[in-house]
Amino acid sequence: MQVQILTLFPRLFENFLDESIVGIARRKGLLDVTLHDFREQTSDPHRSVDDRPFGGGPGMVIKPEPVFAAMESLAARDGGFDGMPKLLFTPQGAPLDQERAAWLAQQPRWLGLCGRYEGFDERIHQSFDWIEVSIGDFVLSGGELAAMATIEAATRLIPGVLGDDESARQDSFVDGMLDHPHYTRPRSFRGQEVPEVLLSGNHEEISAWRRAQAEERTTVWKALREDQR
Ligand code: 6GU
Repeated sequence: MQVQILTLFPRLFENFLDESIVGIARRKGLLDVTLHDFREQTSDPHRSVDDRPFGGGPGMVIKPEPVFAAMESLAARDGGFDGMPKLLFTPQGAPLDQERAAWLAQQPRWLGLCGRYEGFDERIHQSFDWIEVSIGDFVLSGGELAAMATIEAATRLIPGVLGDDESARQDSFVDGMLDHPHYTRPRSFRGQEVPEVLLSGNHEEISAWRRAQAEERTTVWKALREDQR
């Protein structure tokens, strides 16, 4: 999976890209992330990427020129965007979910644009055929954390990234279900015991218990979701 990220803060990605599963995937050659600082596309003395909103109001708006210049230079370099998904990280986007992450994991390459400040000039939204993505109903100062969340969610679904491909398939949200509880040693910890069935060695009973637990959690989670509406 080759990912191009357009951002004003490439250094935010540094440790993220080196550690844990994402770092392993990169070292295995299964993930390649290129960061493009679109401030480099400015030519004015102040290197400004944002400006005050027409009509007044607080905050600054990302200017179209540096974004268009960065996109056009990428398209020219890679022989166009043919079929390549282009994600725009914005709180107004569609919520990122496991299905979208799995779809991205299957794409040979995709691109993500991270905003900052009050938002993008509307002409950026209207161009490039974006898939607008949000990671939840709250406001971040920029799309970088959303881009990292998206990269991580997709990366762990690339075949060969996790040591055990089963573990991604059994995760929460696969088939719309939450995962069952997990226990490790010690059997007894501060008065809390590991459920007896998990120590039984009876694989059928263990599977049935896990399924029932996952179903119960999913039911509770769905009810909570409904309450929040
Ligand atoms: Cl993608 N961007 C920003 N700025 N805020 C967010 C978000 C994205 N997703 C949730 N909040």
